[in-house]
Amino acid sequence: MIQELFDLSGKTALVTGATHGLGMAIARGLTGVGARLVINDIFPDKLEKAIGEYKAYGIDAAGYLFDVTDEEAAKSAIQTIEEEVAPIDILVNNAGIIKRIPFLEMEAKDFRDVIDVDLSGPFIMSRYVAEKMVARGQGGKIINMCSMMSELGRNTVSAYAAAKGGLKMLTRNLATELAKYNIQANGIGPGYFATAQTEAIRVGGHPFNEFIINRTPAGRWGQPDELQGAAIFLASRASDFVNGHVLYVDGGILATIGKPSNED
Ligand code: GCO
Repeated sequence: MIQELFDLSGKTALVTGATHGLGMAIARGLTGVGARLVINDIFPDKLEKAIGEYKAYGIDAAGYLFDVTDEEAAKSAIQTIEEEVAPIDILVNNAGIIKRIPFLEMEAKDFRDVIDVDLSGPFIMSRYVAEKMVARGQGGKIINMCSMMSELGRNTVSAYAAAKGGLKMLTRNLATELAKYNIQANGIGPGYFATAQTEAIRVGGHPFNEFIINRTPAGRWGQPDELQGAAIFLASRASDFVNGHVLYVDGGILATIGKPSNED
């Protein structure tokens, strides 16, 4: 059956930072087509709360406490996960932070913090998960959560844009070096989605809300579950010949220069 192309039964997915927002939506999508779920966080309370929320969805998620920027901790956690749960077939590098600070006010520490979580973290996780995928010889999937900021700049998000631009190129390099092991590395580039991460620039009459609605051909913010199809595609056999691609789920923003406010 053609649907089997998208079936993840028997596969184990590690979705980093999937205790809320887009990561949780993606994780629910992958489990919805049969994947076993592993998540991580650095905060025990957030991890415990998320495990409970997944259970309410009927999902038995395994949770691990570790920091994706801590190479030794990440390497050890990956080993433990593969011993206690199962080999990781699908890695979604979702854990990330953003700091919205005007460039001329940003300190190097702020910049380094964002690069560390949003770019070095995916490097570290991909490095040690891919090593085991290669050793098993059964291929695998790596999905990096890129961003509109992988392509475009915006006021106050210089560190985040640098990290997400770098993550796009890391994705292409992972594809280059891992494709021969039947490991496909790709990215998902969300447009603007209605999540806690964007609440500060979306609600309470913030002018950015109207800007995004006008700038997005679909004329609205995305809803987290609208990323599930892209994640299932890139995590499944359906994308076995897709390498180094960033799939933008953005309501059309990247397709257009935008339109004057007096045009429909
Ligand atoms: C911002 C937003 C964006 C989105 C997303 C877009 O401040 O511009 O937070 O970064 O969250 O990353 O793809």
